[in-house]
Amino acid sequence: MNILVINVSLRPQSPIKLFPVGLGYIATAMKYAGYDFDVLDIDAHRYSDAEVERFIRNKQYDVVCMGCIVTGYKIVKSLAALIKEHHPNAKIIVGNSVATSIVEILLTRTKADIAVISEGDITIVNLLNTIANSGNIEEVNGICFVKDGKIVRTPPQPLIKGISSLPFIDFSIFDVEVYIDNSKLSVGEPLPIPREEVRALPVNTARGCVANCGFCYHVFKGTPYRYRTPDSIVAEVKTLIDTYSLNYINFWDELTFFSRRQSEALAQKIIDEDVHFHWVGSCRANLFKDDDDVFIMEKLKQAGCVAMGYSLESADPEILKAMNKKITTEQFARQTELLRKAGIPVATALVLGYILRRRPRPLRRHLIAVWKIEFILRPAIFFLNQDRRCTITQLNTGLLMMKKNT
Ligand code: B12
Ligand code: SF4
Repeated sequence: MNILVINVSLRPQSPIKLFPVGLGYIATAMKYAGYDFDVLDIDAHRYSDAEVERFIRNKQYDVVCMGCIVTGYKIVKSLAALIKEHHPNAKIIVGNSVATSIVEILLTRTKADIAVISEGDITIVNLLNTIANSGNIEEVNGICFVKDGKIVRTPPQPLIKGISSLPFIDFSIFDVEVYIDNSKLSVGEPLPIPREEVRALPVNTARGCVANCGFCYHVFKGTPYRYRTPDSIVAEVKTLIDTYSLNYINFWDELTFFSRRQSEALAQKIIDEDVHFHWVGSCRANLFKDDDDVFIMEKLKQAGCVAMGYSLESADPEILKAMNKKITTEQFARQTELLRKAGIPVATALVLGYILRRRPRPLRRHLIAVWKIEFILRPAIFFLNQDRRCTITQLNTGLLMMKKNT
């Protein structure tokens, strides 16, 4: 069975190349299950449409797998059409939020054949095994497909309980040096080492989140928060440092730290194991409350933390309530102050244009909120802004999926 895995390019004009963590887990699961496959990494190499077409045309494929966030819908749609043009019998499998959040649109308006819903590590292997053995895909949990003009949704695939037992991502499946070399462009200020020297890769430490903010969508939405043990995280970091001479790790997950105990345990493990690397992680704005917590933050800093990401989203209490954020501006301010005491800069984000009672809050109100944060709190970095001279007045905008009541 000839299989192709495609990593799409969401922002072909951007100089930044971000390793696809979710697809990395999928490709690793496939490799561990004994499948051989080709990889077409459009993002790493920024292949032109002609190059992509040549690659796809060159070999007969039976199965093509791809997946990305929902904003990549248009790209997935045109790739699926191209694949079917050259390989009409190939099964096109799509995962991630472009599949999970808009499954009906994906399956009825594109040439995708099968959508993998939510966590894909086990489902992809079950699905490939079934296709390879000409079995009935209706027996595979966690997928959707069209049969006789109707969408069939199989029972959900149970979530992996102990995510610490998952194999580490096999970065060598992709052209990993491209991503490591490019990582210097994407790490935020302040930099612990000269930008040119940065060698970073991501490590995923958790899946899901303890909160349920109204505007936030991800494929683990509504599932229990799961996090890896410090042993497992540090073992992966050590392997990556040894293999690729890294000096920086991005903890890329929804929520790295949900409790003070969990934060302290990871910091302690890094210190005890004497692993030296710089890292960034995420938490919520109500994790640290007291002066007594500063010692944990100092431990995090000692363990290499260069910035902590958490968002207030809005400084307007009414909007925060409508968002179900369950965070107050006071908590945000207090935590920011404590982290500053410990010498850890804060990376934060705002949501502008949230609609309240079916009417958008005047943009002026949002901007006042921004100014309030700028003047009172002065977060050191603005999340996702890769500009070296970044200040909070330089906003990096992104697209949010439109959702009812948001
Ligand atoms: C780390 C992260 C980033 C990183 C790196 C992104 C990257 N390229 O990996 C940074 C900070 C740079 C980033 C940037 C952005 N991000 Co981001 N990010 C995340 C975060 C927190 C974790 C992603 C992750 O690695 N998860 C861990 C892996 C294991 O989960 P996963 O990716 O979902 O993969 C699983 C399944 O989806 C499925 N799957 C995935 N791919 C495939 C493929 C196949 C074939 C199959 C079968 C299954 C499958 O199986 C995987 C394993 O179980 C998510 C939140 C989240 N929980 O996903 C947001 C998230 C994906 N980002 C989001 C957004 C909006 C963005 C930006 C557009 C923000 C902006 N304003 O610029 C940019 C886009 C940049 C880009 N080009 O990708 C949204 C997407 C919203 C949506 N509805 O789709 C999310 C969900 C956050 C949110 N709730 O708003 N992001
Ligand atoms: S805390 Fe962050 S990741 Fe968690 S639900 Fe809210 S916005 Fe999403």
